[in-house]
Formats: sequence, structure tokens, C-alpha cells
Amino acid sequence: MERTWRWFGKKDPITLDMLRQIGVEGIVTALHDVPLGQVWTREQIRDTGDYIRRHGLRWSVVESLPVTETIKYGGPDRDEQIDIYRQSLRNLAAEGIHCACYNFMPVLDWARTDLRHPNPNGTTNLYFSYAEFAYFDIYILGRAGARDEWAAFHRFPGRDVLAEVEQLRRTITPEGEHRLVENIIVKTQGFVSGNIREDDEHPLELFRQLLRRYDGITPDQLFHNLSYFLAAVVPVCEECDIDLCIHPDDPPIPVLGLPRIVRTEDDIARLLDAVPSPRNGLTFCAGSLSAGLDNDVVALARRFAPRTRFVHLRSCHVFPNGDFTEASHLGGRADIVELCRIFERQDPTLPMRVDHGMTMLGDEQQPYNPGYSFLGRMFALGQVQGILAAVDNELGIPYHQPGFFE
Ligand code: DNO
Repeated sequence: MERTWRWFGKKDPITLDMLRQIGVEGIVTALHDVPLGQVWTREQIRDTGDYIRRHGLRWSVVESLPVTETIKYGGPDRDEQIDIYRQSLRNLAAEGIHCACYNFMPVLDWARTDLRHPNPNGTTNLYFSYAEFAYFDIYILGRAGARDEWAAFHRFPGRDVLAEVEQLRRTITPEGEHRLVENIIVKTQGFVSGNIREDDEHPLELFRQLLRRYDGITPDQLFHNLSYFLAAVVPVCEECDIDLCIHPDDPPIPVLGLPRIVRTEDDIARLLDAVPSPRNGLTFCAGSLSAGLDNDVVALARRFAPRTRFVHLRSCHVFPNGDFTEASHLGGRADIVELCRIFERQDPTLPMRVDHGMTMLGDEQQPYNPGYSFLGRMFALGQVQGILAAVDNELGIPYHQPGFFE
């Protein structure tokens, strides 16, 4: 697979020169400064593309070309927004970029409760705690119906999330509450072109307004809106040779009463079948999928490899109570060794990036986005490069190590 890296643009403290030294071949990025809902112009795209090329790299994948909320909930201006999306796709293709990742998660792009959870070895990783998430939902967000939903939540035998919430209520400090808001709706969202930005003054109120847009929207309605969107954009992808690849829901569970429709094998099959064009593809995010206990990640990879256009390598460890954290890229539920076999066999040029890495050895002093450390991700990339070398050797695929005389 092509070794790519998510880079956040010219302001990213991790520079392209650093990335060349560690074997990165392709860049995954977006026009992070263009406000949501505006066309990405050819000039803007070319400016970023030229900058990447001048550093001896290529712009392999757009992550993400964001889908505005109105398209997801089916607002009155959705057709206008879909036209904007189609134009951005045409402009990207005209500038030589042929792969665009997006997601269809309402309001909240991805969710974690702790961004610095200690590992036994002294590094930290991202973490999702059901009790903290439920506390946020019931006592901070104050969502109507939240308490009843959590009372009825029995996915993990023997676990009483509501009782844990009450326990937490007795001990949590105002700083702890503030940290939950930051972690769940601010720090994990702004940098991925989410709805809430770091400088929003009233993130909670804004968040509540967004949630209200989904009142009464069922999973079937959301799926219908996704199909409507795909029917409108995939023909453009076919016309101009661009792969569109949906990112699964992270984590693959319903959150905050919102419909979520890209969680399981059936969900993925349904959306790929809805528009059977090869341009309607999948971002195989092993990390997101492995957080779902019902997902057999290797089986999913075998089934969906032919429609996979972009791979995220990461693996989750799920604790007996259901909470999860990010495991080593050599451990956890995802079996990255086997995934590399499957995807190398499918297409050794598929763009792949290591997703989220540990925060380690000084990463914590740097202003990196949560999950996107330098040393931790570099360590993971080194591990994945080793796996690829071994797998290529097994499969008789010539292995190359970019950046060295060969
Ligand atoms: C988080 C990311 C997501 C992902 C989008 C794709 O770390 O994996 O924000 O980029 O969901 O649209």
C-alpha cells in the first residue's frame, strides 16, 4: 500500500520534510481554511498541491471533503450544497486528486472522552468511557430523554452505566466537566472540519442547536439522505475519475440520540449496494470498525476489499466493561498483519495511513491534534512498514523503502 500521512496544512508543526525522512510517500489533507459549505476552487487546491509537490511528495487523498449538515438531515438548501460538493469534486480531479474521503455522521464526527489516557508503559492514548459519555449527555448537555435511554442501555452484561454516572456525579469537579466538553465536542472536532471550532464562545449551545436539526430523523431517513447524496455525486465521480470513500462511524454505536448508519457489515453492504458504482467506495478504518464488538474486522476486510479505496490502520482494545482505547498497531481487535495481507493482495497501490498514534517521548509538549502525535504515529508507521515488508515477501510483491538508495 502507498504509505500516506495525515497532514494538517502549512501550519502543521509536523513538516513535509520531516515526513519524507520517515518513509511517507503521499499526503492526506484537506483545505482546512475553507469554511464549511464553500466550493474548493482550483486555485486553492493547486496552491496546496504545488506546496506538497515542491517537497517531493504527492497529494494522494482528500480527508475530508466535508458533507454539510443540511445534506445529512435533508434541509431546504441541500441541493445547493450538493452542487457545491459536485463542483469541489470536479476541481479536485482537474488538479490531479482522485480520492476523496468523507463521512455521514450527524453533528459529531468522532467521539472520545479522554485524550490522554495512560497506558501501562507510560505513553497515553485516546479513550472512550461510557460512563463519562453518559454523564456528559445527561448532566452537561441535558438532552431530553437521555436518562431513560441510558437506563435502558444493557449492551454490556452486568454493567449499570446509570449507577456509574451517579457515582461520577458525586466526584466530578468543574474542571472535570469542562474537560469533558472540550474532549467530546471541541478538541476532537474543530481540526477535522467539524461543526464546532476551538474559538466558538458557546460550543454547548451551538451543539444543542445542531442536535435539534435531527429531531425525528430516523436511521432510515438518514440512509435515504445518504442515497440521495450518492445518486447526485457519484455520476460526477465517474465523469471525472475520482473515488469517493465513506468513513465508518467512530465509534460504531448510536450516540446522543442521533441516527448512525455506517457501523456494521450490513450497513456497509447496504450503502455500497445503494449506488453500485466502483466510484462509491469505502475508507476501511480498521480503528473505528474494531471498536464495535459485533464487527469481525478481518472478515469485513475480505468482503469489502474490492470496494476499498483508502485504508486507515489502527486497532482498538475493548475492555470487559465495553470501554475502549487505542491498542498498539500490532495488537488489539483489528489484526493489522492480516489486514495488510488482504489489502496488499487486493492492490499494492492503495493509499494507507496509520491512524492515531500513542502520545510519547515529548509529543505531549507539542500542540498536536488529539490522536495525531508525531513520534507515536512515526512509531506506528515503522511497525506497519515492517509488516508490509514481511507480507510483500510472502506474497512475492517487490518491497521498496522510499528515501533510500536501492
Ligand atoms: C479522526 C478521523 C475522522 C475522519 C473523518 C472522515 O481522527 O478519523 O475525523 O477523518 O470522519 O470524514
